[in-house]
Amino acid sequence: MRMGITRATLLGSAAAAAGLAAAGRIAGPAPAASPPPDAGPAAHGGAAHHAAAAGSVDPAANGFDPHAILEDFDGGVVSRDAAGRTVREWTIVAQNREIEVAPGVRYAAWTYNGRVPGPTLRATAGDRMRIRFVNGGDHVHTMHFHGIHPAAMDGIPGSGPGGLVHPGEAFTYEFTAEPFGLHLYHCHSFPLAIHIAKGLYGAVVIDPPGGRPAARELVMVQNAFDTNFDAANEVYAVNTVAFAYFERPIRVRRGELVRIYLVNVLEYDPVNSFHLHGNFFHHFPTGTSLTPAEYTDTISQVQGQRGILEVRFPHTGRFMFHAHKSEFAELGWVGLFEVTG
Ligand SMILES: [Cu+2]
Repeated sequence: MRMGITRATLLGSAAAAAGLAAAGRIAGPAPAASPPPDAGPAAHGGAAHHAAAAGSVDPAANGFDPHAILEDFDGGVVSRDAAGRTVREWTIVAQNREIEVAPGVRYAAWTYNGRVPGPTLRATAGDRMRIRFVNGGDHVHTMHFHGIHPAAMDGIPGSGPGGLVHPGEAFTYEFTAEPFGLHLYHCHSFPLAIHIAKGLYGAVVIDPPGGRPAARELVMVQNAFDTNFDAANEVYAVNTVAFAYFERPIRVRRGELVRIYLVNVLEYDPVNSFHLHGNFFHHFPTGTSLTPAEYTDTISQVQGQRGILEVRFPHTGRFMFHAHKSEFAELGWVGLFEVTG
């Protein structure tokens, strides 16, 4: 634990640095080559400071790439049971792993399968989902799924063997995929805030029978990291790495349907948000209806809330998306769509 560095000191200088960096990049092609003059010693270790200094996170060293996570849907190993129903099986291993969440900022994460967020599990409503969970970590962990399932499969302390999976032990969660929509899973060991904040979460996509219209599909899990253990976050992102989609924009085609599976797992802050520039999207809260509830450019989500966003870009060019909470955006939760013709 690094004593003496408070969130306020990091925030003050890091946010200023990020603001300068962002402004510089939008206005011109060259990122700042050296720290801004107001980035004092307290900024060292701050995500935004390092981003401003033009470092970047190496996906190979981390073992996962935020750009790959965007489109990495895991349908599991597929078979059929005696009744002809589709069965999907996964193995998920909890592992301790140090990851880099912003250039130069390392975080001792707890992960599912070595990545944060964990694998995006995908099934069709009515499929049987069988998830073998192995605890390869050094604390008691679980997998708690949002969805409809028996109490013994709920993955919370008191739910039986699946609610208290000790290091070196395993448990298989099994249930029917329902309802269709966008859901999530996370560890439900106590203290809950720490087990979530350390990185044990992921998205679950349950497709409606017949699926949704063909689209370019992207998973975005809004998260953050408390890098100095003060029960507040210093680094914010979607899919873990601050500024990842700002430094390397997400390329989409003009006119194509883009579907964003947006999940908020943010710990320590009460609310998160998503704002898109230069466009509006249809919002399907929790994805449980095929009729959009809203046509807007900004939505908010509390922890555990999620929604599907569908959008087409009529114009080419770069369009920003970010938390409409400026503090989060300046500390990493900002990206760009690069729309090509
Ligand atoms: Cu845990």
